[in-house]
Amino acid sequence: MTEKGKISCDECVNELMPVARKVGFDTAWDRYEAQLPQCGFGLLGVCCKLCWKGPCRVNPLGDGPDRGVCGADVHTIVARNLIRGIAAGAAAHSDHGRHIAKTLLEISEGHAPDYTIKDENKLYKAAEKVNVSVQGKSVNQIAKEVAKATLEDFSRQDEGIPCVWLDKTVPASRMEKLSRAGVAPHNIDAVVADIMARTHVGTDADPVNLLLAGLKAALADYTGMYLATELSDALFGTPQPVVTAANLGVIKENAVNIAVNGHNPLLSEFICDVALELKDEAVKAGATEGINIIGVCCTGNEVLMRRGIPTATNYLSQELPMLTGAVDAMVVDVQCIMPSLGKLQECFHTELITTMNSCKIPGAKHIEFHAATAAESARKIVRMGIEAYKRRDPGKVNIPQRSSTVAGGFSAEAIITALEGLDAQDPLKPLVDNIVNGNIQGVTLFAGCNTTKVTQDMAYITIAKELAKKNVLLLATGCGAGAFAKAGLMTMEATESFAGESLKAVLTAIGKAAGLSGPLPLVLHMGSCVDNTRAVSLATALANKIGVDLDKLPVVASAPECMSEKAVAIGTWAVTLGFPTHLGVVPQVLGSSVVTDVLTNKLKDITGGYFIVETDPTAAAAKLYNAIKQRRQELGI
Ligand code: MSK
Repeated sequence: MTEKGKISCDECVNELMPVARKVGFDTAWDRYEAQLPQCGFGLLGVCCKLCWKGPCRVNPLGDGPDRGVCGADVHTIVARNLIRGIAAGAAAHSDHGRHIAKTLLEISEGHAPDYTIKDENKLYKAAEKVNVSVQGKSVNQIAKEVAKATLEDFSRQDEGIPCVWLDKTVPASRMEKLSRAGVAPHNIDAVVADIMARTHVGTDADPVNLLLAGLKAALADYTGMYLATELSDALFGTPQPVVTAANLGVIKENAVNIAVNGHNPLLSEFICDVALELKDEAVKAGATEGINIIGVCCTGNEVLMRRGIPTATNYLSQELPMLTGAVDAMVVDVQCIMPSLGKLQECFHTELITTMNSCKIPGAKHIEFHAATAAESARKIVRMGIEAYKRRDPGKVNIPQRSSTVAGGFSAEAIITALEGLDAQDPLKPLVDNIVNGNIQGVTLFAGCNTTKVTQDMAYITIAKELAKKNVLLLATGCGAGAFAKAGLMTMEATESFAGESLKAVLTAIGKAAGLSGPLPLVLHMGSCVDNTRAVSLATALANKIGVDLDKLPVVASAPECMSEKAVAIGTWAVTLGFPTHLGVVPQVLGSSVVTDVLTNKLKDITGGYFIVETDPTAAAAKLYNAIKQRRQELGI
């Protein structure tokens, strides 16, 4: 739902729109306007382009043909389109995970000398999950075995053995349920390939069978995400609470500003290191404040969580940092990077630098990243930023002076460490006790993206404030976390202002016991979108502690601005794991009554989870709260 005439809640957007006009650049919002009205067939998911007899469009209202040329009806078409999206999401996340696992292997074999394993404890935990014994082995040997065991989740041919990173990370009762339903993946890549095969012309036409394959691919997505997060923590450190800032005011006029954009921390970690190393070169070039690294989108979340690097903005407003005229280089890796940046950089002095073979952008310079030469690539990139700084036109600099404080870094481990202040022996007990006694009514995980279809960030903020008032604990990842960070909701002040009395008391007690000067922030930043699995690890720990499956917990998910195929995959695994999951954007499935009914209703009988589609944020908050209340009732609390 768009607030009339308002494209974003982020005032920086409104402030920089005139600059975009001045340089003759159409932003995402302008390009969206130019697309209107969007194709009604596409919005309903009823356009089939799977073969060149088409495109075929079926009118679900019965006005016109009721089948495509091959005979596929609307239910087959909608289901095939949906699960292809899930497969693409799973491919994207798991490719990220594979990249991290392969790097871990390279490190263990001595082929990536720039890296060290920063969190050995996390590596040992990973070893436990993938059944690698650590007894009497060197860190390198353990890393090698963990990497190889992880890569088996991409290559196992025995369909009877589930992916280990799924099997060992959800409650046993959930795993049994998934196996019984035939949706537990054995091999991430095979499951993605299966979707491409079964959706080829003339193959699977049964919408329910197609959707079951979609659930399996969604769990492959979960598996790829989980291993990506855990191994990234082993490599770069498990996030711990850190205070930083968000929004365009983090860009410094007197520094070489280098933005990192995308998702993968493999290179951005080195960019941060090299920025310190090359400070003097920047000062020599006239940048008195040295080199300022700023985050955009989910690479931004990665470096915020582990290093306290400030965030400039989230997905939809990723064109804004360049529009300030003060970003000297933007380095991108993979996913959610707007191709428009290639055009935009022509209006400024900014160097746009792509780094991955799978993600090149016309207009950008490409510096191929390899783990073996990570630091060298990072130096080259940072020096390009310094050179570009010398060409910066001060007349074009226009940095909105807006930023909010952010307390981030709340990995599941960091939350548990904070709880140890209340009960060192049994840190989950205070959380469980406060859920049982109702001081905390439940938990909501905000995940997902930004979209031009609604006022940017508005639904996140509205739903969070509504739920906080009702004493619901709030977690966030990805561009949702970006929205809360910019809006100042990841602060203790926000807890003071917006939390219900009992939630405030609990967050204050935890904060005090953890040695903070006040309560925990209103919304806990759990990381990038790939880190949604951090919330599952917390939920699994809670479920195991209480002795119930995930679909009994008063835990819900919300994706008020979902747009990417990765978000489709995440939403689907959230439902498959048993969580009521809100979508604030109408999914492109309404053309099929069968698919819509399975997703919002019938799935409940199989997984316990279901989708709630609600575009009005206030109504969405009420529905999420009702879902929490219902779970509490069923638990008898
Ligand atoms: S970047 S998938 S827009 S969360 Fe992770 Fe943001 Fe969504 Fe991309």
